Formats: sequence, C-alpha cells, structure tokens
Amino acid sequence: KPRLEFGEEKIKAERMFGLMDVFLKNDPLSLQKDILDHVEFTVAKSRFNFDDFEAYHALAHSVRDRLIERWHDTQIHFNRKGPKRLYFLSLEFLMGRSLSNTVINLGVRDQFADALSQLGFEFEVLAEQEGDACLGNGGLARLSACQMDSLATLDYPAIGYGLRYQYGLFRQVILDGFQHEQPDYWLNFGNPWEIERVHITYPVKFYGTVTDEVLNKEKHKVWVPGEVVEAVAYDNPIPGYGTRNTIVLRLWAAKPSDQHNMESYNTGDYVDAVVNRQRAESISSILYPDDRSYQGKELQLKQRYFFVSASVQDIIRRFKDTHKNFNEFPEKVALQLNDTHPSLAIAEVMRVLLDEEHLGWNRAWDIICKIFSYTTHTVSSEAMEKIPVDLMGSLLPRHLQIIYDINFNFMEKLKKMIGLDYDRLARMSIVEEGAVKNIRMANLSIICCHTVNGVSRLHLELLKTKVFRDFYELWPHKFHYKTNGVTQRRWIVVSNPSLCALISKWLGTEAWIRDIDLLIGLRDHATNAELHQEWKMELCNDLMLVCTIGNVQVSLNAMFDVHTKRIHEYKRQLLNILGIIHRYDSIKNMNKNDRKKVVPRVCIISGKAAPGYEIAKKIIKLCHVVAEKINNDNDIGDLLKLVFIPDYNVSVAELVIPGADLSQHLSTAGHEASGTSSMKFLMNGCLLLATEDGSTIEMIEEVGRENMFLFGASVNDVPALREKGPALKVPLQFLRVVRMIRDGHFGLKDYFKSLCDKIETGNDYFLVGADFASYLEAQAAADKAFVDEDRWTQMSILCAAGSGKFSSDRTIQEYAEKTWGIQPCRCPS
Ligand code: B1N
Repeated sequence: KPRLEFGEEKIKAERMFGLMDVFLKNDPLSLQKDILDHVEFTVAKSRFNFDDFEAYHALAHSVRDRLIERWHDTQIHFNRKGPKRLYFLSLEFLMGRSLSNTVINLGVRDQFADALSQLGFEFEVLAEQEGDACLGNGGLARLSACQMDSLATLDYPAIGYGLRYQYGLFRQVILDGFQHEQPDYWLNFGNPWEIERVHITYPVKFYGTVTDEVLNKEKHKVWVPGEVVEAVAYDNPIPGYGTRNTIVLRLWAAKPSDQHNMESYNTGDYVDAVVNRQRAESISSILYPDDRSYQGKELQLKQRYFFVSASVQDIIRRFKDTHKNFNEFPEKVALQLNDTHPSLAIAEVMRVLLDEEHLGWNRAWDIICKIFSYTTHTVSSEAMEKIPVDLMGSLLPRHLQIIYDINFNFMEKLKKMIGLDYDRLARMSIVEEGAVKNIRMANLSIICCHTVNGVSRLHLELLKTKVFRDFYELWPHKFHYKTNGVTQRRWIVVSNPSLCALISKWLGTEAWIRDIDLLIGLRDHATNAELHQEWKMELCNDLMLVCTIGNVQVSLNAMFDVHTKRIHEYKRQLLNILGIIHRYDSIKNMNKNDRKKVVPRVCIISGKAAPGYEIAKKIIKLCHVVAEKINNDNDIGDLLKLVFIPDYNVSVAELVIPGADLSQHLSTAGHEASGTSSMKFLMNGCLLLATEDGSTIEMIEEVGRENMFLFGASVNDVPALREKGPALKVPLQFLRVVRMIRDGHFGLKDYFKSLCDKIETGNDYFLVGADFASYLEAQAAADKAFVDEDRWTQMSILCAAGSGKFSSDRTIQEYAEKTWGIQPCRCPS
C-alpha cells in the first residue's frame, strides 16, 4: 500500500514515480553508465583511473541494483498473496562466488560482458577478482546453497536463515606437504552481495534464571537473562533463473546490545564495559570446522541459539504483521531444520508460544507438531549431536525445562504404547543418562517434527533399520527420503559454458536449464558421430584444469582422474593413494612394450582435513610424498602424475569438475549418507569410479551399471567382513604397497606408521584392504574403456543424459509437495 496517498502527499508520490524509471535498463550504454557511476560514487575512484578489482566492485554493485529491484517486486508479490512460506534453517551455506551465477540467473550475462568489453574490460577477468563465500564445511553446506537456487528458480516463497560468520572455513595452506590452517577473513575487501539491515535487529538472551509470575490469574514462566546480545540482519538476495522471483538468504551477525549490562556503565569502569560489550561479536565470528564429533563447546551452543532465536523472532514478527491468531500459524509457516544443528528452534518456538504468547501447553504443542520438518545427513548414532545438560541448563535454563517437559510427556505416552521396555525407553528418551547427562538433539527432532527425511534411498534404509529403528517402529509414517540434488545452473551453466552450449545445441533448446528432465533427450544422440566429435572436443577441454594444477607438467592425452572432497577415513583417499602407489610400482616393473600400453594418468586429489583430525592430515602428507617421488621419477615420465590442489572450495570445484574424465567416490559402503559431488561430475559427463553407497546406488539405476566403474563390498557385506577381523583376506598387492610405505620408500616411515597400523588386517575398520583387489579391477576397467574413444564418449554422453534426477530442482519439488506443503508463487514479469 503506498504510504503517500492524499493531497500534498499524493502529489509528492506522483513526482517520485515520475522521477523513477520503471526498471533499470540493460542496454550497453545504461550498463556502462551504471558501472562507471558505481566506480565514481560507490567505490569512490575516478572513472579515469581504476583497476580490475575496483571494476569488479562497481560491476557487482550494478548487478546488485538489478537484483534488489527484483527482490523488492518479489517481496511485494509474496506479501500481497500471503502464501505459506518455507523457512530454511541451516548453520552452513557454501555460496562460493556470486557474480557469474547472478548475471546468468538474471539473464544479463551477455549484456554485461558486451558493455564491459566496450569499456576495455573482460567479464571473466573481473569475475576472477571475487573471493569465495565459504560459510560452510562441505556437502551439507553446498547442498543448502544449491537448494536456495532451486527454491528461487521454482518460484517458491522461501527464506533461508543462516549466520554471517566473519571467518569462513579455514584456508588450507600446504607447507612442505603438511596442511596448515589460516583464518579466512572473507569480509576484508567488502561484500557487495549483502545488504546490511541496521533496523532489523532482535535481542537474543542467554544465561540467567527462570521465575514464576502470575498474569491474569495464570501462572507463567519468566526468563530473566544474564546477558543480551543483538542480532543484526544481512540480506543476500538469491535470484531464480528464468523468473523474476528473487528470494533472500538472511544471515545474522552478533552485535553488542544496549540492554547489556547497563549498570556497569554507571557503576564501574567505562572502558572495561565497552571492551566487554565488544565480546558479543565473537558469537558469530567463526564457523566451526566439522570433525563430526560435536564437543558441546559453550561458544558453539551460544552461536546456535543466537541464530535460532533471531530467526524465530523474525518469523513470528512476519506472521504477526498480518495475523492475529496462532491457529493459522501452521497454514502459513513451514520450518525446515538442516540436520540437528538448528534444532533448538523447536524449544525456542515452544518457549515463545508459551511464555510470550501465552498459548497454553496443548495448543503450543499442537502447533509445533505441525510446522517442523527435519533432514538428517548423518549415518551413525555416534555422530548424532548431544548437548551436556549442565551446559544447556546454564546457558538456556528455560529451554532445558521445556525439553524436559516434552520428554516427560513423550515418555508417558511411550510407556502406554510399548510398555515398560526400559532399554528401549532409555534409548528413545531425549535425555541420555550416564556420567554426563546429555540432550540428544536427534531424538528431540524426531519427536517434534512431522517428517524426518534422509538424503538418499539407502540412507533412509539405514535410518529405518539401524540409527532410528526404535522411532521408525513407532512412527513409520514420519520417515521419508529426498535424494539430494545439485543445481545445473551453477554446475553446468556457470562452470562449464561450452558444455552448456553443446547440450542446448543438441537438445535444440535451453529449456533444460529450468527443466532438467529434458537432458534425457541426449540419449537419442548417444551414438551420433557428429555429437561424438563435438563431445570429444569438449572432454579434451582440460585447459583450465591444467592451469589449476600449476607447475606439474602433464600430458593432455592423459586421463584426468579426480578425487575431491573433505579428507576423511571413510571417504578413503588412502585407497586412492595406495592404488596410485600400486600403479607406480607396476609401471616401474614393466618392460618397454607393456609401458606403451599404459594409459597416461593425471591423478588429482584435493580436500581439507579438519584441523584436529590427525589421521586425515597424515593422508594429505602421504599424498605429497608420493607425488614428490612419482612426479620426479624420469622413468615414469608422463605415464603417471599426482597433484594435490590446495584449498579446495567451490571455485576450485568449478574448475576441476568440468575438466575431469574420471572421478572417484570411494566411501566404505554405508558411510556416505548421499554424496553430492558425484552428481556434479555426472552432469558434466565425467565417468564415476565408485562404491555402491549413498546416492550412487540411484545413479546406477539412472545411467546403467555398464556406464560406471563400480567396486567394493556392498552395505550388506560390510558387517561380515569386519567381523572376520585378522582372518580377513587381503590381496598381496595391498600388503606390498603398505610395506613400501612402512619401509620408508617415500620417507617419514615413523610418521606414517600409525596410518599403516590403521589399515592393518584386523584393524581396518573402513576395509581398505578388503576392497583393494576390487578397486584395482575397476581401475583397470576404466583404463580399458578410456582407450576405446567411442565407447568412452558414449558412456560420457549417457552419464550426462541420465543425470537429470540429481538436480536440486527435483529434490526441492519433492520437499515442497510432500514435506512442506508450499506452492509456487510467481512474481509477474
Ligand atoms: O551431507 C551431505 C551428504 O551428501 C554427505 O553424504 C554427508 O556426509 C554430508 C557436521 C556435517 N553429513 N553431516 C555433515 C556437516 C557439518 C557439521 O558441522 C556434520 N555433512 C554431511 C549432504 O546431504
């Protein structure tokens, strides 16, 4: 509703509208003028003298103006229509760079590129100036980013909530082959993609006590906090592709609050008080590196509650702007918990409904059970989050009471349903008894959410039969899965423009960029010689990758074999390195003739190890010493190279994935909930060498077993193999390569001893030895297929053609229809 309507006000309003153009224009002259204006007035440099970095900032601001325009329109449209909204709560978002993605989604990439070239700048060069936004660890965080892109593109009324960490995921620096961590102070050079909302702030309370008060003759709990911190909103618009819809990712930053400790100003030292206030900012300062073992650190819990409280206040404020009665809350609000990290939101909404809105327990509980859904990304009970009761009681005393009450009610109900099976009751209780009492966040989430989703079909099977078996037996209807997906906009259109053009040419349309099912049309051309020719050229286009590798000389005819993901024992980078040592050793022992038959390989490994994860760090060092040996062995030449690319992040992935011929996904079966990098490789026509784990199982159905290189024990084999212990048979080749490391063939034999011990028969939890023979066979099959160019090209086309299921558009549509109950709400163009 326009504010200025009557009399003089109306005249003012007309004048304002008259002064505005309806939309910003995208012709070359308007774009150039915009960019130069931003050089002069935003970056504050003379338009006659600015460098690439300043040009990037001016460009980014011009793009951002267009983004804001659409975002405003979308908001107005949503407000007018009042649809049910999805609130997506995640502590991690791996957005990477924004510029290229944004201009492509806005449909102005070529216009900007033309405008810039007339000014003497190259778009791609300026795009390289942007740093990565690494506000997350790995798969889970990049998944959130892909899902935001799909939510916007599919016109869903959604808002993402997260934390604006001042330090993103640590930077990995390799010194003498060892990983070192450095802080990623990513905001140092300014962030043109965010809009600071100084007026959108909420107080967040911590510590203190809970008292009883009587209000209107009813007893109420009142939480008197010991500390208050302010949450300030930073909005990051997320544009959809092929739509005007632009949604927002709202990130919270902690600022000192004026409510904080006012007395200290009056009573004590002014300077100390100001310094203390400043400490508030530390709450949102750092992203915790994931080591899959939540340690119940106070600052981390504080961070999570800070995020949850600000988001919940924002959601309730938005609801109350247009609604008086909370009965309608479930019709307007869906809250999605990305793993248990934000699951305190359950207790927080309950607290607000009880203590601030005075709804009464039953009404509040009824609402809670209708609005929350939860996706777990975890496969083992050990990795489930627990918070020590003492910590929770001191930081969030009222929430602990509420969780106890929820648990009491649940236990009473459960006893009626299953009787006095105390073991089972203890397993299902939210409170874990023991030397240290803990709150089990997964149990809390399952009890309070209407839906629990796994991230692949196999993952759901594991949840039902193992991790959440007790709950599944109680409430089978709650458990579902939505196989993960990735956005083809980022992973083909942005990162592989030549493949994108090729696909559009052969499908005769660009519609697959919004409607991924069309990709299947490539199958019709899978044997077409002309397509083969063009596809082969595309596959050979590894130049960017070669540049990324840096100073290692490689042959362009080689197979580019890529293994990129977090370094973790279960992901078995060690299996890859042992395989490489075996290949090296075999080549060394070959005669001249046999050497001629060897398919040259460039093996690329990249990934970060959690700072405290010693074994993972040793794997990185092992990779370096092995590379050192092989790459400098003249006897080997171009036949085998090993390169470790430091500091793996979204931007590195965008370079590496399009250039890969083969990618490795080696998790011990039953350990990878889904895996998403495989989906990006598959879309790019890269062949997969993989175990039958997580989402790979569904890939087999989509592209056919014959188009993949599968190996290793299946999920059902794993327990029996482990049980064999020292009796487990491992191949001689395996013993030989481990011996080479033990004997110091690559140096540092003492340092690598513990690593070798870990895969010693009887000790080898992740079954590196047991899977070794089968791994080598799959590698040999890949070599054989690579030599037959036509066969390889056809396999590659069929992989891309069959990758449609793994678009996050499909995932999001399933969530929207089956879990969240939201409808598209498309802003008119
Ligand atoms: O989530 C991805 C899956 O594709 C992967 O298989 C899964 O390993 C990954 C604590 C996690 N699970 N758990 C995490 C991340 C950060 C943290 O602090 C745990 N990440 C996954 C997407 O579903």
